[in-house]
Amino acid sequence: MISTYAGIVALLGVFLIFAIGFFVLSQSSAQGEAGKIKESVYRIRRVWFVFLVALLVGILATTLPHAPNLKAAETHPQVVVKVDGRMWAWTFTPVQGAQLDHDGTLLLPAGKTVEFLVTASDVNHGFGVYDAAGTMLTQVQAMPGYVNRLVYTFRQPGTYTVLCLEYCGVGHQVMTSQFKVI
Ligand SMILES: [Cu+2]
Repeated sequence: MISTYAGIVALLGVFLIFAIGFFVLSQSSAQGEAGKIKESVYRIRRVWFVFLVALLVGILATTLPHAPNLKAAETHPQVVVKVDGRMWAWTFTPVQGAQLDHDGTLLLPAGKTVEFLVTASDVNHGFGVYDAAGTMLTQVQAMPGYVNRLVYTFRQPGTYTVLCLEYCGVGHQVMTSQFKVI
């Protein structure tokens, strides 16, 4: 009887060892599969990374030279006007190529490159220029102690409106002005 039991236990033991061996083998081959998948995913990720970096560099190289501020820096203006914002009005002082008419309205020539030298005397304001249809054409911040250059060429003669674009106190909404392009 004992030898029969020993035989059964031995058989079970051998079976168990085979079963464990088979299990370990199948697990390790599954891990190998996962490793291969992981590797291919990493490869795709690397390719995408290189592609996206190249795309980003390409887009920056193409669009940066057209950035308005960089273009303004290399523009030689034909007309220069100082702009001062204070609560709650705009003051224009022609420096070159512009003039004030008899009632003090700023007159700018059409088709010439105008440079506004924009600053503020009290708090921050926003210098926004609109055409007769109410479309914003260009804008820059007016800051105390700092002069912002804003370069724009007005093609169409007409009356243009300046609105303050930054809340600057109780009179903010009446801080408007107009100039003419002739
Ligand atoms: Cu303002």
